[in-house]
Amino acid sequence: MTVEIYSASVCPFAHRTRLTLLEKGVEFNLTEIDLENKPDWFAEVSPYQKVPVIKHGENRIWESAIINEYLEEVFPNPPLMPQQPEKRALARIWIDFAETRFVNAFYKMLLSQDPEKQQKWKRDFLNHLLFMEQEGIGKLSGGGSYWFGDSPSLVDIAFYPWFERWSVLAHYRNFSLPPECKHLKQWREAMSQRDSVQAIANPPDFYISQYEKYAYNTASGITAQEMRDS
Ligand SMILES: N[C@@H](CCC(=O)N[C@@H](CS)C(=O)NCC(=O)O)C(=O)O
Repeated sequence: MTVEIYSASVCPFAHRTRLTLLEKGVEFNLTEIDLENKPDWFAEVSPYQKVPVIKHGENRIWESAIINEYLEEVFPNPPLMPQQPEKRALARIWIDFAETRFVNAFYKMLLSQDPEKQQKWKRDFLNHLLFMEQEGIGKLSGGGSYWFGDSPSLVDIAFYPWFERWSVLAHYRNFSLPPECKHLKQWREAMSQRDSVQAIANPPDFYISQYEKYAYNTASGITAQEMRDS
């Protein structure tokens, strides 16, 4: 049964799902959605009117982190979650961290126009990176290239799309990965070399132009609105 995915190449959340499908070698059909001009039928497909959404037989799943866990359960090989319960719990903690803290600070730093607020979100984002370096990959990778060692997991996939979009932070907010983040730097390099990542990678300029409306806070989509208000 082929997976149907509704996606947008600019979207980091959809990027997570595409990477999971590619890592698992799952057959899929992709429908690209123009988020600036969503087709009328999209409201029927996507309850939140966002990408990604997948359809798999009778099942329709949305929310990238949940989709990825669904894919892990339905297509268990190669596994993208550790086997031991305590490590699985840690994986979920880090996926939640990506969701609630890391991603949030990324968007807030970009959407804020007030220099003081930008500074506040830069500090928050920096602290998140240092925490990921020290408590996350630095402790858990055991010398391997990925979060849990020698092979990638849903944690690596939960974070990577924002690292591919780093040119946006560098260009609009003059923000670079701090030198203390040595593990994260090596990890970013290892991830960028994976076949799955290379198969769908976009160049830095693509993201710089696509995120201009976020950086000047003129984006009118649902996601920008929610990030602005929360
Ligand atoms: N929490 C959702 C977020 C998905 C999301 O925000 N997608 C954006 C694109 S990156 C979207 O489709 N936004 C619709 C809009 O802005 O109108 C997930 O993890 O799937």
